[in-house]
Amino acid sequence: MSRGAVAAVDLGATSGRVIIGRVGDGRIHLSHVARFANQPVRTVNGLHWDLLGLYRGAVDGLRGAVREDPELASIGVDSWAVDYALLRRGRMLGTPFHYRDARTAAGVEAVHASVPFAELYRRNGLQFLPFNTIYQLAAEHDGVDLVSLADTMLLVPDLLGYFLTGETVAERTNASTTGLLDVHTRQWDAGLLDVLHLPPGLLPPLVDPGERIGATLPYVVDEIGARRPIDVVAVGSHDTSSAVVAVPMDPTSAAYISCGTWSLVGVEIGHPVTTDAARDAGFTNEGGVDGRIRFLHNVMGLWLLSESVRHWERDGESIDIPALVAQASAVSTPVSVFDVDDARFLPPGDMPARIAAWCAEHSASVPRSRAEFARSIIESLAQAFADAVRAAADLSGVPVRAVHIVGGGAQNSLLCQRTADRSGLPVVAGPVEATAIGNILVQARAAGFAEGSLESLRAIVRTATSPRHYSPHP
Ligand code: LFR
Repeated sequence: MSRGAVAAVDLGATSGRVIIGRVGDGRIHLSHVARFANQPVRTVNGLHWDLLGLYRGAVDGLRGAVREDPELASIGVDSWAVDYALLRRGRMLGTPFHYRDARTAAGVEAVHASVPFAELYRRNGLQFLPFNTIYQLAAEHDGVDLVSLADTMLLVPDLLGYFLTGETVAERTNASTTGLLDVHTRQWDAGLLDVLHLPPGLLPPLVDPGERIGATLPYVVDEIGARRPIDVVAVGSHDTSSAVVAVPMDPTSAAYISCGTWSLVGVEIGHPVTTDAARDAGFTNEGGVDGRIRFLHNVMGLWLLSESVRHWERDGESIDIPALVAQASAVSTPVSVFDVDDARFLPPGDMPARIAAWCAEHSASVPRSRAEFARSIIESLAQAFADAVRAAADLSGVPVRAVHIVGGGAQNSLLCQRTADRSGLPVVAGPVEATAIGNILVQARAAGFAEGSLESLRAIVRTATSPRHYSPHP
């Protein structure tokens, strides 16, 4: 097996990064080349992503990556799920929306009027979230029927792949979050497109993680300062699917929490579970790398904390989140545990006021200080994690004996400890960079720098990282 370098472009809800991964001999080494802000833009029409700005950040970052390692074997792009651009003859129509934009309620009603949710779940296996692509497409019309003007829809990582290569594809793990992929056959559900009056050609051909999408176009080669075209390879382009690749777990006896803006809590299984119980518990069957199923529940995540901090910082004050979490650890009075999945917490806004309102409505004590708010958020997340782990085990039959936390949340030791305490299970925290590592390992395997199943890739993660262990306290 040879050694070599690949570049991961990882777009998150608050920032994008370009990271070089050097892989070989069962080892991986990361080099962080660039980080750029992801700043959503609210206009008179709603909340949007600045996708061109993100593409600019990616290209600048790739130029840095090529400078650092001119022999890069490939590039892979991942991002959050569900959001998309509509194109006609290769041109982007309109300004793509942010999944936190409020316009989708009408879309939910329209879709469920044609296909009741119970039937939809049997077909696509997806947890109901009002922003799933299927609902956004039904709501998109908004006065102008862009969907019927479009001849192609590209999810965010596929859009960047298109800008880099000129090729239009739909990477399958991210496609599984649209609601338009048949969870059993893993093909686009043509019947669903038909019932929803979506143009039959809207969805591009599916590709799997590890497949080559194409080579960088000449203008891109030029912009990134490469000596030759570089291959763009499909990875688990849904960030959560890349993160799950890098969970150093034994999937037959462990659950994972990919903990960042969102927290995705579940198990990895071989076949979808689309029972009524799974549907009622809000469990999703998203496509994983190598055809696995990510059977998980979306928990609102650290967004609750970051959006609270954003509110407190509105007058220019700067708040250090680790220091706030340290103050939260020192809170000794009991705090309220609220329902983090309440829909009121989804849109941007005054999160502390919403938490206070929830507590008041439920006759629970309202936090009195920032430290108490932070503690209440962390306790509520830990409880939601414990509940989701238990439900994942019950619904899937996986006997869960440990919980792995990866992503930014793995650095939050209060959250990790309280998850252990509230679940009664040992927690293994790390790697923090799971998404980038998963992106890199899938590319590295395609290039021949690594080989074997996900278990072999996870063995590399185990050698390369040193997770922290938390034992449950009564
Ligand atoms: C996490 C994530 C979740 C998805 C949410 C919205 O970054 O990709 O998996 O539900 O963002 O796309």
